[in-house]
Amino acid sequence: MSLIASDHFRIVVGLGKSGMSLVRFLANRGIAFAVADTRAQPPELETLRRDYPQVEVRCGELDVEFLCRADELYVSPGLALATPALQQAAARGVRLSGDIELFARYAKAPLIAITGSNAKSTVTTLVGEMAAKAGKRVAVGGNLGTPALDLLDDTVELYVLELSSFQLETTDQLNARVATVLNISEDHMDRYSGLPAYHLAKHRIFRGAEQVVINRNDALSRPLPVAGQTSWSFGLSTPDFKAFGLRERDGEKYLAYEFECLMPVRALKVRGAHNQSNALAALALGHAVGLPFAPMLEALREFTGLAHRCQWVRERNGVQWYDDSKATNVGAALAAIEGLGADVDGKLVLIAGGDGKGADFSALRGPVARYCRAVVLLGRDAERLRQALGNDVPLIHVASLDEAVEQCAVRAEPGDAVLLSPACASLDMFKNFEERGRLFAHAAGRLA
Ligand code: UMA
Ligand code: ADP
Repeated sequence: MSLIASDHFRIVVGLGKSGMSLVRFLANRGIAFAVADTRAQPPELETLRRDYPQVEVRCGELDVEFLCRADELYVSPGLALATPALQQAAARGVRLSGDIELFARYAKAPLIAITGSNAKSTVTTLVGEMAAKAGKRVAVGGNLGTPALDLLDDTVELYVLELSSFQLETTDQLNARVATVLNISEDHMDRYSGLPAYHLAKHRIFRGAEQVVINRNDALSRPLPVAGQTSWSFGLSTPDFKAFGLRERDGEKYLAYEFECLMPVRALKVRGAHNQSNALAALALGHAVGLPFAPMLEALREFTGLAHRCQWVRERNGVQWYDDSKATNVGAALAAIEGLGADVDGKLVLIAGGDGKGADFSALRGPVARYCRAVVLLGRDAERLRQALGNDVPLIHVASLDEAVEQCAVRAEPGDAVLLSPACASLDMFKNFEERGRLFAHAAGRLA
């Protein structure tokens, strides 16, 4: 086929959004490749057949002999590297790589690289908006939104990438101008042998980084020190050198850099201590690449938060309703329960449950007992949640989200908040977390 223009042959494994971005990248550069996907009908098959009819595609069970025709495989983040066919190919000398590794080899502008168990999308978006306000030609994407390779453009002045542990597993040298692991708590335990393996994958983000940003409140966010690497920190405590944090002046709490108060916390439109931490992380990352404070603070003042992250939905009979459908792990739900719980006059009526991805739910018990009036449970792991939560507060088992909303309407009292913060992925009952959030808001909106 006409695409063969080098001695090397590559195979793109997985034909979803990132696989399709690889196809475009390789085809545009005249690099020879084929495609494989374990699914009979991968999502981008039609697009591939239409736009690149000459490319060979193998659907269904992975064939090791076929994979071994390549010297390098670009594996989708959706496929575990432990997949036997991939491991067999690797044992025969085929290199396993991914779209982010390729991005790092080709990107010419500095990169801000962001990972963590939670807050990735929020901080990535914030940093992108700060850079745009500072007049930079900035490209934002990765695990969030546009696949990284689709962002490559020689006119871009700054890249901001949200990266998942799955993407980092196939990335050898990222060489970021600044990299951060915002926080680490259990997630994706169905893909990792335990927290140490997940932590190791996340920390690959620091490979070749010029500067790092660490979270002072989370020891697991710290990389091993590397000579010549600059380190900045953020956290809710009082900052000193090379640090962002909170300071109090005349009884007012401020976002601060070293000894300087930058902006009162109350000027933020997003609520909760976790969002103050996110604002400080974004400031640290922006400062590390030389963005001035004035436009960064302007972006912070305007930021109203992303959809489905503790998003206000409505008020009804003195009860506020919040959609935190993006809380797909325990750490995220804890931040919402503690953040919102401390903020409301009354109590929370929580909706939780779904696909727990093998997580341990026991950390929820204390905060639920402290802040919740009742918990409505649904989805595949409702029973496991019920066992973890014990009998400190009423637990109501329901079969649908509509029923959950009806139960919340009955249980909540004036001054309370209803919070959808499931601590679980949505895929057992919904297409994705966005659909879960939309249906929740819709059902809440229908209540008289
Ligand atoms: N799959 C197969 N066989 C294959 C390939 C994939 O069965 O051969 C299945 C797997 O169950 C997999 C799913 O299909 O989980 C999706 O894989 P895909 O290759 O179709 O995925 P993409 O469309 O390329 O999306 C991926 C990221 N998906 C995952 O990491 C699961 C997207 O992150 C990312 O936005 C996109 O690349 C562009 O970079 C999504 C995500 O859920 C939002 N990420 C996880 C998270 O945020 O928690 C990590
Ligand atoms: P990610 O992209 O890492 O999933 P998001 O910004 O989409 O992060 O937020 C995911 C979930 O985490 C939301 O439910 C949100 O309320 C919660 N969250 C946001 N910031 C934090 C934080 N600093 N610590 C813990 N949870 C957080």
